[in-house]
Amino acid sequence: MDADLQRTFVGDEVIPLRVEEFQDEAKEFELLMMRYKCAIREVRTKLEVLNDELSVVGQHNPIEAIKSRVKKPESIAEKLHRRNKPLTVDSIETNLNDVAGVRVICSFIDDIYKVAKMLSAQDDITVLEVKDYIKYPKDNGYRSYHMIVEIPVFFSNEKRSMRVEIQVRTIAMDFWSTLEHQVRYKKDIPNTEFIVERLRLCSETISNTDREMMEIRNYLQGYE
Ligand code: 0O2
Repeated sequence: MDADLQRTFVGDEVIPLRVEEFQDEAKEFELLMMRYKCAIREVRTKLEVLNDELSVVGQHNPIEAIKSRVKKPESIAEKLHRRNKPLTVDSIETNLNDVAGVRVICSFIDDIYKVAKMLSAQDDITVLEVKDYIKYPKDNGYRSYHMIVEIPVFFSNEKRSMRVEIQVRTIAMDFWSTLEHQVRYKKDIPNTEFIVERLRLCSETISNTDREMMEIRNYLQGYE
């Protein structure tokens, strides 16, 4: 590293830029993100194993798709700022539950509870929090089953408990929340209230359809 890059000049004063400090913090951040990615991989494997087993034993795959992401640095910074928490690597680990996020998309509502129950019952998983926005939808119509879990991840010389947010929802709920997410983050949309109300109505339609589809499937199963 060029030594000149490690200094900044204000008038005659030479102020150390603390590049080393910045580099250390950047390395710690990179390490933490790597750990979250590994935790996601562990959770994904567990879900894939359950899905494979249930497709043989129960004759259908309860999981249609699994999506995952590590929260973007700007979203991490925004959430910490909103919560009045310091923007440090320690603070990310202490204050945020959703840096590692896994989304599980199921065909039917009962599959959501089945998958959540089986995952929670695994003895290396600790469920820290559950928010059932299916039983208790948000006012805007958001429906999804959320779990914050802690999972051990084994590294070269240590075992670390990592937190992962798992959102489980139907295909229709996922479709809805993707569109609603756009409305939330788009600024200056005309007639926002009208759009919000239409989305709320769509959420009810989707919920009724999800229930209806489950009943039809149950009916068909009676004739297998
Ligand atoms: P993003 O951009 O998806 O990451 P916590 O995360 O538990 O510390 P919070 O935010 O109150 O605190 O938890 P909650 O209510 O469980 O929501 C977490 C995530 O669920 C959100 O993350 C969204 O992904 C999703 N979510 C919650 N409410 C809504 C909603 O009304 N509409 C949509 N589309 N998604 C929702 P982020 O960090 O807010 O956003």
